[in-house]
Amino acid sequence: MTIRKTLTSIVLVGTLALGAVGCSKDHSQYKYDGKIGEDQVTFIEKDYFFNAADDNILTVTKQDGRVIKYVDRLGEDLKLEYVEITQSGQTTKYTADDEVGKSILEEAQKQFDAYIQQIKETRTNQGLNDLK
Ligand SMILES: [Ca+2]
Repeated sequence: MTIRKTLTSIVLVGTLALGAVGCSKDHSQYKYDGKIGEDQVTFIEKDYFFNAADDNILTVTKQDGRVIKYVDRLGEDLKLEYVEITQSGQTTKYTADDEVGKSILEEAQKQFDAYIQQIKETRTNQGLNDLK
């Protein structure tokens, strides 16, 4: 009984450790430069040589020419700090600091989550296809 309990604990600790690795700050699984539906999408991790933290930047170019930049600037937690929308040469930046920006960032976060999910699926399918 005691042994079984210990074993369970070991397995549990192992799982937690693995979980922690999974949550590490490597988001390379999302690196992408290609199409998602009609949109041209790139995801990059911007490295700073003297800084341990990277930015995660998702850029989406819409068919009508709009460019939307989703930026995870802090924490590398895939939670957006701001979003930039460029339209007819004008760039507007929205942060969570004001009421307007807050609502826009909330919506942008949903889109961002959907995009990175699609990137992961697309890349997985591509790899599986290449294996055939
Ligand atoms: Ca963030």
